Amino acid sequence: MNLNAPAYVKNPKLIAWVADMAALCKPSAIHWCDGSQEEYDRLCQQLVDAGTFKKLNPAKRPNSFLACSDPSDVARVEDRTYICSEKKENAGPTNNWMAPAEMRATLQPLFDGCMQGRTMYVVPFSMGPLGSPIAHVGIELSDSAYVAVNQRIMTRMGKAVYDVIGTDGAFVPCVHTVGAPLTAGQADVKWPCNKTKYIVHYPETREIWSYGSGYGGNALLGKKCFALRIASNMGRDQGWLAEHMLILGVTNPQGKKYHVAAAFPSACGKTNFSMLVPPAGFEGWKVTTIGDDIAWIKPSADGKLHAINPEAGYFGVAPGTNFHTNPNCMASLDKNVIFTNVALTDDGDVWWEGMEKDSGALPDHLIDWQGKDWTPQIARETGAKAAHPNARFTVAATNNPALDSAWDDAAGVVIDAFIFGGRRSTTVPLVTEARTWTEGVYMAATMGSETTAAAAGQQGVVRRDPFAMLPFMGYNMSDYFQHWLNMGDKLKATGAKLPAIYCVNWFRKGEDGKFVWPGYGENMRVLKWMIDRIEGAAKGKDNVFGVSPTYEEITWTGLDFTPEQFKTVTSIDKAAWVQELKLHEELFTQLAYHLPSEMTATKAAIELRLEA
Ligand code: SAT
Ligand code: MN
Repeated sequence: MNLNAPAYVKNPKLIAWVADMAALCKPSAIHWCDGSQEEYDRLCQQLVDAGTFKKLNPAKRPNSFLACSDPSDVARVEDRTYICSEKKENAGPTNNWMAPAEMRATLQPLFDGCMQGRTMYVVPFSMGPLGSPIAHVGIELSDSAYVAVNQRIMTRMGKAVYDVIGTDGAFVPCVHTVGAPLTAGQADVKWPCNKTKYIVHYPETREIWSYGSGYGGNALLGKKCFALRIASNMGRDQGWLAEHMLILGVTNPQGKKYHVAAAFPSACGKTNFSMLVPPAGFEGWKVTTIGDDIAWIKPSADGKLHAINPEAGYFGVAPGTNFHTNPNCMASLDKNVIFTNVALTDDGDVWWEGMEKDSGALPDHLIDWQGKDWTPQIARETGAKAAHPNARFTVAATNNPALDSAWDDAAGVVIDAFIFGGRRSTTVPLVTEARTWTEGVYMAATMGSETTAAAAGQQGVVRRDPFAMLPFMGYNMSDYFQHWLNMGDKLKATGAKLPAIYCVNWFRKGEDGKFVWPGYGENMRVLKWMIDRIEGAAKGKDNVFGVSPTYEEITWTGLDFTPEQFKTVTSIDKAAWVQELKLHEELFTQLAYHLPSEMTATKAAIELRLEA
């Protein structure tokens, strides 16, 4: 087949790879994406014509679209995600593994002819500012125009990437197919996908192969597949960190600016935290977004950690987003958005659960994400959700009114603190500071969280989610703990002050089953305490596993929060912690291979303090 590679593609290895993949996948055409607005508009129109996209009312939501997926293809598929390292030990006990040769033999017949009747899009993208020393480049081959247009928002996508690759530059090859070839004359469906799904990573050869899904992280391969699973391998080999972290800037009224990177599991309010609006009582404070999901962090020679957001857009959870929980996000969504699996209003706009808090009422009628009629009565009677709980928006970072001026800075921003947060109804207090780097690594390693709709499967079960990386770790988890410990040693050796490490939990519930901490903008109060700690302005008090704030150390202006309520969210229940440490023990047993001795030693020290 004629490749028709544009003249500006000058990398023979890249061209040969595209030719090989075209020979395997047998698309009916190849389209080399240039990343232009004209191309984006054309592909969106094509998706409208195919019925995949619905154009929203331009008076309400200019240049925006709604896609509704197949009901079987609505989230990441963790049980179909594989790390195919040569050795099983290197994938570790938390990952699905298959020997690369066996996986290649499994995928070969699936990919053979998988793009028949479809166009193969060649999508060049940079994770991170083009040419930044922290950035890396990938090429995604996909038979989904939905993927191509989403990638233009989520990454720096377009022909300038070929200048970075040049004639012999490296790139991560990513192959994606929805796994739904079309025979001659066969009509397409709105959301092609396949019951069989494989999300496959070969860490040694840095390749990604994705089969059967068109949704989110299964298909937009720059995100979890590249920026976390493959990049974690690059980071280990090259001495940097690829983390499931938002990055925010926080500026105090005196104009001093700090940068914080925070890890939370998927769908736990990371986007909200990264766009936080300081509440009443915090006049003069400013929070700005560098990234909402992923951070790539490199140490410099002087022992500082420089972080970039490898992405260029947000693929955030829509339900629950409103002007109370995230006004900056709502403002970001006013134009140029791709929505997936939200509901459609009668006037051609979008709606999701949570928006009634802004308007004060439920809409009378909607078309739900599955194309069915929805009314408040139907919802009451059947519990039907208008939007899928994992419904998403795709929007450019540049739409965000709180975007940090350094968000696109090739050198990144210097990190002052790390935050690790799980979703726990009990046990884990609002905020605790680690006394040492090792204690911080222990906190992150033993994080637990109740599962959310971001992944297919049961929701609300507590599982250990070390560093919020459980579904995104590209190698053996214990080796990753070691990598963090090594990073601490390396930073200490320069004499630099290490970033502080905090563990937070916004999700403690009271006896009535309701959240006690108001969360959202009010999290600023916790953020300020952290900064006070960094500045030496808050003493805190020691608890069994770190340092926590006293009631008096938190700024309460503008919020009614009693010492009793504070106690409910900060108390450490010894019996619960004895149980909790048993779960840490279970995790450590699972991760015994290469588990750093610092982890068991830290646990023993906590146990001693608990007994005392
Ligand atoms: O993996 S996705 O990007 O689809 C969603 C998530 O886990 O945050
Ligand atoms: Mn995420």
